[in-house]
Amino acid sequence: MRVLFALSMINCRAKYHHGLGFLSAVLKEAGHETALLELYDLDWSHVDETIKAFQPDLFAATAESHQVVYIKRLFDHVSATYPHVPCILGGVHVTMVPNQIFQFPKLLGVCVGEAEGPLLELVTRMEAGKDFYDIPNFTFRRNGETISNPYSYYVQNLDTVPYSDRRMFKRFRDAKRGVPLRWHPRFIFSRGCPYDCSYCGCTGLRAVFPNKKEYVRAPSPTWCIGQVERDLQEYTFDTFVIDDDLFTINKKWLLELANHYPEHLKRVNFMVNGRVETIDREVLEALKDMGCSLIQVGVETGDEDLRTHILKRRMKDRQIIEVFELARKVGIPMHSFNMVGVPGETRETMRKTLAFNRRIKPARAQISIFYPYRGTALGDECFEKKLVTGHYDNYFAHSVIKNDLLSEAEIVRFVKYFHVRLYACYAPGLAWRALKDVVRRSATYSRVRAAWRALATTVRHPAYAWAAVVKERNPRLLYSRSVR
Ligand code: B12
Ligand code: SF4
Repeated sequence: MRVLFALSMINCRAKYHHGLGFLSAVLKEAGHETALLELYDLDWSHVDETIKAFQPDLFAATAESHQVVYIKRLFDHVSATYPHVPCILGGVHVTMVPNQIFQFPKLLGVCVGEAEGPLLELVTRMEAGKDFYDIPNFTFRRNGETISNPYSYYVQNLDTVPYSDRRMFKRFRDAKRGVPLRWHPRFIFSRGCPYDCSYCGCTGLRAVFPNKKEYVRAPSPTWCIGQVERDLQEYTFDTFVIDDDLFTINKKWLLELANHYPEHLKRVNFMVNGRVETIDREVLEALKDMGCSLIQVGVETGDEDLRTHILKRRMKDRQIIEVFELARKVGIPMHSFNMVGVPGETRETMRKTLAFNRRIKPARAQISIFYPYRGTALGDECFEKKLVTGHYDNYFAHSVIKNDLLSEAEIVRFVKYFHVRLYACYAPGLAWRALKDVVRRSATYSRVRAAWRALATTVRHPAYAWAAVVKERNPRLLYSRSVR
């Protein structure tokens, strides 16, 4: 069968999707054909070209909560234009928010949880013309009737999952052997996290997972090393990212991986996600020996009360400070994730977040604005209390939570200048880069740059300038601009 996957990445920085990479690998291993529609804007001509060229028997999209509005429009378009192509949806949003099939009237089915088994079963039975309405994890629609099957499937042994299908993604297909990738490839080894942070999707995913005791799982070191080695044979890169929810959760597994880690891989750097309670000297030394070049941990806020009681990250400032100091001694740079705009945020708590980061001096820091996800404790509470004011496709530019103590403009301004103010204290080079970023993103800079480019084009190529004017006047032309 020919399965066309769809991934919407409108206004988001993501360029890879592990779930689709694995699902495609599973289907290809069984002899099916797959392709991927990568959406960077709602460009129907690109959608139509892809569907006409690939002629799919099944259209299978994924969605997280930010992109789900675009996916809805995509399904409307596909089901109206190609009514003979059945459409299905899976991914974290439908897993965390129940009964999504009712939001998408034209879908054949919605799949919750992991789908390596259920999707293969569906495709195999569809191809054989057999009944498929009893496949676990799926809710189907048949002649107006809804058939819900239990969420019972998950991958029990991650070693059985084939290595991710990189080539389905354009950036990997375009990569030339021997030419270094201009970005860091991403890997995922273990799945799941046992902590209860009130804002995090992982807690929502665990809440509905069929067997909570097995939610956190890891493949064997041989599987992990094999995936990196395969990719190193096909692509050239000196750094990669390990996207595991919490790479440092199982010390025994991590040390075993470190023991098996081959010498030739140690020259390639990698970054991981950690959590301070799971990091000690032994873990840091093992990571350092393997080539780890950055450990990313959540600090989230410099206000211990907010962190403990609202975010349910029950860790002391002292623990964070100690781990940052230890990592400095061992020689691994640390990255801090921060978030502002949570319910209860004030000017004072934001000030504390900046001050705390100045104290721990992360090599890199990220700051985002709290976004409420349905299916998480804090997200659901915000919706119940009617604190949510809107929906956006990323969590860097807007606050969607009502807050009587703080305006959205103040939160956005704090985020805008956070890096400049942080790095100015201990890393002038980074502060300068952050300042340049602020200027580049400003509206005045965009206007000046656009005017300068228009002037230069007019002087050098008057014909191009005229074409640009025509394009501006004809919105259809603008709308059908090609996908980046
Ligand atoms: C790694 C990761 C990333 C990576 C890679 C993206 C990816 N999804 O692979 C990067 C850094 C690029 C990224 C980006 C983003 N991420 Co992210 N990310 C994760 C993380 C930590 C792991 C995801 C993962 O790989 N899991 C393992 C794989 C195997 O599982 P999976 O992707 O869910 O896929 C399985 C099933 O869902 C299902 N499935 C998935 N799609 C489909 C489709 C069909 C048709 C079917 C049948 C089944 C199916 O089968 C798959 C295989 O078993 C999760 C946390 C988590 N545990 O989910 C957050 C998470 C998914 N990300 C999140 C967010 C918000 C984002 C961004 C919006 C951030 C941003 N502002 O840019 C973007 C959006 C990217 C996008 N367009 O999807 C949120 C989503 C919350 C929500 N309710 O939607 C999560 C839950 C973290 C959180 N903050 O709570 N992310
Ligand atoms: S530790 Fe990280 S991955 Fe785990 S629940 Fe908290 S925020 Fe999510």
